[in-house]
Amino acid sequence: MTIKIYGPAASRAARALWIVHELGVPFEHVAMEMKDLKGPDYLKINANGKVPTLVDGEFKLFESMAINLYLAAKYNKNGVLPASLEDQAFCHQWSFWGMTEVEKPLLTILIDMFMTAPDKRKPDAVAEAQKALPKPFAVLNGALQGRDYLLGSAFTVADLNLASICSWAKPIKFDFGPFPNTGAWLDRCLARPAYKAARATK
Ligand SMILES: N[C@@H](CCC(=O)N[C@@H](CS)C(=O)NCC(=O)O)C(=O)O
Repeated sequence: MTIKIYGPAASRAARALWIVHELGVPFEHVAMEMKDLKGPDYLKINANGKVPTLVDGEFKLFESMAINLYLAAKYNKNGVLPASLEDQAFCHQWSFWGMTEVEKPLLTILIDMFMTAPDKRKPDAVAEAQKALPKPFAVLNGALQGRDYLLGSAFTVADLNLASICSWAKPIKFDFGPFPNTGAWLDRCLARPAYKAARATK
């Protein structure tokens, strides 16, 4: 049965779209309108009324990172899910870390810049978010010293999940000058054909 990914490409559903392209898994994309997320039909699929949701037969899953770790494990291709338990743990580590250390400040700035009326903008919250970002990006910069990807020379779901979060640094034009390894790694990940294919999805 074909898996279904719910959520517009211009949402966190882009993360799941990226990995299905990476893995070459056949999928159906149910783009959804944001206004329909609180409707009774969709709430039966995801009681949060948020996207993305993955439906794989009878199995339903929410949370973008969990969806991608599941898909990587189920349809692994080219080592996207690494073999050892320790390396798989690193994939979880970087996914949780991205969500807890990086996503919120990036989203605060992104929403303020592109989705907030000028009179409703919150410069203090943006300044705080800008202040929060150098610390995790410095940690990432150190982790990437001497290696192309988080686990070494091969691209894995750790890179995909974390880069999908960090991709929000692009529209806000975050300056990676002080963090060259982080900037180069992000560019390397976002240059992948599967990411571009996901971005091209309506
Ligand atoms: N932690 C969740 C966040 C899901 C989320 O907030 N998605 C947004 C779109 S990017 C959404 O559905 N927003 C609609 C709403 O909050 O009503 C994940 O990573 O999947």
